[in-house]
Amino acid sequence: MSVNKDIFEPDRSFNYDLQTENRTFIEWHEADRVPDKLVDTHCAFCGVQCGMYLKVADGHVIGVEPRDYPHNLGSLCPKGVVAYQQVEHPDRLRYPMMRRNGRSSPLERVSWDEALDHVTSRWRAIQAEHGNDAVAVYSGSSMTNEKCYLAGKFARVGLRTRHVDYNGRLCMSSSAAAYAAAFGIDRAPLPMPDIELSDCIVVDGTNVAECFPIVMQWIWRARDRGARLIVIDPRETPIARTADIWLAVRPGYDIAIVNAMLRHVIHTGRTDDAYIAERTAGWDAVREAVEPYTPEMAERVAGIPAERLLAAAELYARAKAPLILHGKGIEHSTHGVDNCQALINLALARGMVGKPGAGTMMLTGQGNGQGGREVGQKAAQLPGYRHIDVPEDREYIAGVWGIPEAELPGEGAAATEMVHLMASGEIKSCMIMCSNLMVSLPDNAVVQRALEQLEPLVVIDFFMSQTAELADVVLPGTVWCEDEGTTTNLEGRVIRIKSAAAPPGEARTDWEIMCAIADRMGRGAFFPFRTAREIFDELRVASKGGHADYYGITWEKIDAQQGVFWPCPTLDHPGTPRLFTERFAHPDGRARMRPIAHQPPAEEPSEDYPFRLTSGRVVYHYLSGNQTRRIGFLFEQAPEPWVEIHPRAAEPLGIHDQDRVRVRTPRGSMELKALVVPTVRPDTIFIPFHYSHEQSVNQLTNPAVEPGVKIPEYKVCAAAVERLDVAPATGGAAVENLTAENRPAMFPYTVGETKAAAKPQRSAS
Ligand SMILES: Nc1nc2c(c(=O)[nH]1)N[C@H]1C(S)=C(S)[C@@H](COP(=O)(O)OP(=O)(O)OC[C@H]3O[C@@H](n4cnc5c(=O)[nH]c(N)nc54)[C@H](O)[C@@H]3O)O[C@H]1N2
Ligand SMILES: Nc1nc2c(c(=O)[nH]1)N[C@H]1C(S)=C(S)[C@@H](COP(=O)(O)OP(=O)(O)OC[C@H]3O[C@@H](n4cnc5c(=O)[nH]c(N)nc54)[C@H](O)[C@@H]3O)O[C@H]1N2
Ligand code: SF4
Ligand SMILES: [Mo]
Repeated sequence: MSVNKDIFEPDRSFNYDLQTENRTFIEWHEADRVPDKLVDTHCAFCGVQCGMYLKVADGHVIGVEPRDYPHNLGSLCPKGVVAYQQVEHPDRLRYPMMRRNGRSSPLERVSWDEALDHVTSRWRAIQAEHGNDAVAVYSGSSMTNEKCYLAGKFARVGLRTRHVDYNGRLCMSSSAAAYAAAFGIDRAPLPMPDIELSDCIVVDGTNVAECFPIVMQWIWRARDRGARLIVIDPRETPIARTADIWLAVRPGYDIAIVNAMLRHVIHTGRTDDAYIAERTAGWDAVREAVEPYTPEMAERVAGIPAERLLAAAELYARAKAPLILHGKGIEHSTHGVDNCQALINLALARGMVGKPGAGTMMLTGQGNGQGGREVGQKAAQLPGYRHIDVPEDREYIAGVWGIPEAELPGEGAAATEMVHLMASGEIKSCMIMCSNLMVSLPDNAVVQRALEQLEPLVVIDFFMSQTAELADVVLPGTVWCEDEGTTTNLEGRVIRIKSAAAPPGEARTDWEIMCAIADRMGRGAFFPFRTAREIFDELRVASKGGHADYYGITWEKIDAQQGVFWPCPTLDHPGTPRLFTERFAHPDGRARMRPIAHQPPAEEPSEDYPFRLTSGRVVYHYLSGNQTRRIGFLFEQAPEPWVEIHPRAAEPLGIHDQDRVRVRTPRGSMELKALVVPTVRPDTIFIPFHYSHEQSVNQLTNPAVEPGVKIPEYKVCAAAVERLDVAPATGGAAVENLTAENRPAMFPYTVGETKAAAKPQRSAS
């Protein structure tokens, strides 16, 4: 492909590429016809949940169009525009599979009856011998509220086990616990358009431009109105490049910066004393605790220049509506809850929480990361954000479910703890739905050993995942637009997901599968659902009177109002876009402050492991990559992982850009290519986590967890890097070197030939 040197000429190579790309997909979908239907729905991926129309022709989803919704205003990011290509993807799982003769036998096609009979007869036997808790459910937040709600009920009523938890444990548990403790409600206090009202935005530990691209338009609007921007991140992320001040924090040490900012607010007399007195509790201890955090101390601890810190603190202190956005950079930490609380202390001291465009706003990650954590699939939680230990909450939910309160199990293990119970033999079987643990949990080797103990390991997915590869039974599920339901986006806005296509082959929705299994376990009477809407109506009642009250939300109201923000307690209630405007959700109406001191991460660099390894995301892939690595356009942008290393760190190691290197930690090692970039702290290296098998960074990460909420410390561990003098391995071949033989099985068309010539593959059945 020739490069056009004249920048005033349109870049024909680029246009040409787009045309061939389109042709490939048009052939693939046999879709040289116009859509006969536009289905108004939302994206499958992140917590923004952009509005979109799916174009449907003759029952086939053939494309997408942006949909003007209040929070995405007709925009979609690179993942959103190709999400639909999952629907008719040749890799879709179309029928149940099972290993008929134990672990060493192959996964072979079986009927639903054979698969489910096998699973339920094993479960009955296991539970008779070892008790109900020997069977566990590991669920996920990419599912609708209806499915997430049913997952909790399925475990506790269908299987009568206490062990149910979900992948949000790896994601939102730090911020969830901090917001619940400080404010009494775990939800972002503001709708997305409020971001525009801020005059100083602090972005702490989130790569907004790559992870929430559509949130950026609200930040740009604020910037257009003069808002200042401060970014705290060990990497100069795309948004950091546009910031007024970038603080390249040493991974794990944000508290020193945040406390020093609060100290500056206090010392320059910018606290809101009336607000503190009327609306908060705990201030005196916080004021005392931040006193040692001078700019010089912050410099020593967090590795950022004291003058920069002071400049940032001053911008924050004098702003009229400062807003703090935060993400995994501070939450994936053994002190993740403290990190969030430190930010909350800062915002409360300035009297900002509950004001338009100001305060703190966690950026919930998964598509239904908000709904998934309030409808009762968490280990200690019942629907409506009720607590499994509170007698009235138990009574209420037992009543809704029609079981005696005493039959409702107690708190089960957190997702990260389940792994240890599997390894020790306490959990003998697990049903995993909507999670890819072999990529997403830290320390892959330990996870694999744990999963291999299970018999059976049951996985529901619509694509073969690295976790499903280990399963005894694989059940084919449906993609998001093959079912109806609701999700709750990162604002707390409940929205509608609509069905655009029928499931392929014998695939079934997660909720139908759960109902069928419950029936075979003799518990069918509790799972009479014929539609997702019937599940939603039960969820509404189950959530009634809880913190996350959905009772007043109906599917019609969602359509009429373009989403409804919970809490929405009655049918005539409009919903609650802004929280805490008058009072916080604790009985006394006050927010809680708590003194926070910085602590080191669980693992610090040493002579053998001199770097700090951090991990995270890139714009083109989603989570474990099991979905996005199958979409040609996204795969091509980022076909393999890399390690970002600073030139000053690379030079003494003899590492040049694009060299193959080995990265080692006390858990394991992996080989990948180096990206020598000045955008990362010289003591820090970064690897994206969207890749599987020998390309998974979680071979290296530290399984240490936050003691209360058990979220892993994905964002920092000690590591070593060395240059390899070998040719690239097949797994890491660049796109142009891929051939029919070495390309990953999931790749939708053959590269190496021209894309236009390549015939898309279809599966045999
Ligand atoms: N493209 C894309 N978008 C996504 C997702 C995806 O997989 N791909 N996943 C969704 C989900 S589930 C989630 S949870 C969100 C996550 O969204 P983010 O939280 O924005 O994503 P991460 O890349 O995990 O981490 C954010 C940043 O933290 C920085 N960081 C590392 N250590 C530290 C530290 O000690 N302090 C600070 N201040 N920063 C640190 C990293 O350099 C990184 O830039 O994204 C959602 N959106
Ligand atoms: N090193 C490192 N590790 C991390 C992180 C990090 O920053 N660094 N981030 C963590 C975070 S924030 C998160 S959220 C987790 C995510 O980790 P996971 O939840 O394990 O990752 P996903 O790719 O979402 O896995 C979902 C799987 O379920 C399938 N799936 C999707 N939708 C559905 C559905 O509706 N039903 C069913 N049955 N299956 C479905 C997908 O094909 C995929 O195989 O990873 C965590 N792991
Ligand atoms: S920002 Fe999130 S919801 Fe919107 S299109 Fe991108 S991945 Fe989908
Ligand atoms: Mo997440």
